Amino acid sequence: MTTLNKKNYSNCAVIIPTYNERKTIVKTVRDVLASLPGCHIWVVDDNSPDGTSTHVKRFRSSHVTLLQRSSKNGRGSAVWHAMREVYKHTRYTRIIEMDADYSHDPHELPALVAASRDKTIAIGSRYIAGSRIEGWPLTRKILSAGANRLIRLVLRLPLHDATNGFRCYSREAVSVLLRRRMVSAGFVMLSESAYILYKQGYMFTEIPSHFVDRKKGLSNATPREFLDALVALLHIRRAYV
Ligand SMILES: Nc1nc2c(ncn2[C@@H]2O[C@H](COP(=O)(O)OP(=O)(O)OP(=O)(O)O)[C@@H](O)[C@H]2O)c(=O)[nH]1
Ligand SMILES: [Mg+2]
Repeated sequence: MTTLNKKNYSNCAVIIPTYNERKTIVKTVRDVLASLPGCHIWVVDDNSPDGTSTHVKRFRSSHVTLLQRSSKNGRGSAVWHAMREVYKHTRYTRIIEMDADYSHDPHELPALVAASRDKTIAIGSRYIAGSRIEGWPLTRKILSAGANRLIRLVLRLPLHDATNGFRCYSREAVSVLLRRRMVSAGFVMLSESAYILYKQGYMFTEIPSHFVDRKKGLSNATPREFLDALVALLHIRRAYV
């Protein structure tokens, strides 16, 4: 028997960056609204050529806002842009980021929010007991697990998954991030934001997540990004001593 989630999540803003996600954005938005009743979704789209924004506009819900940028400028910058907008609204005490390709299951959101605290960032993790990665080829698994080990080593972050963008921050944690100018780009920006918060005394709690490789739409990840990430790690370590 499924129990209905009666809790009200009007204190939660959910940021969803999109680039060419017309095939999954509608289901993602619907399921987020159902999983976190009362929350507000902020989709930030970089003028996706596939018309993602048109699908978002169709919602006509007072709980969905579309932020449109004129050109593709990366996931990290899109989330940062949305955080700045969301932060203007003081009712949000919890600010969540997640992907639009359904790799992050909206049904895990209540657990993510429940695990977060003012000084603790909750992270949906692919690398702890109870987690699962579905659909990735072995090479991608090795690259991602290897990158995370390296990040742990170089940045000494107490985190198993520093590259998954499925997170719940407190309002004050977001204010810390908004005061910074990131030195990295690409998926490693997620490690940089974790590092900034760690250096400021924030903690992390990881909850097991069932990560599913995108089934629809095209990947925005490139092999070049992995190489750039290695160099970026050294910059990050130097930038925040
Ligand atoms: N606004 C915006 N969103 C982006 C951009 N690049 C990626 N995204 C979104 O960020 C999220 C993560 O991007 P993905 O392409 O899924 O990257 P990934 O998860 O590393 O790789 P795949 O799942 O294999 O594609 C998705 O919701 C994308 O639509 C961008 O330049 N601008
Ligand atoms: Mg993805």
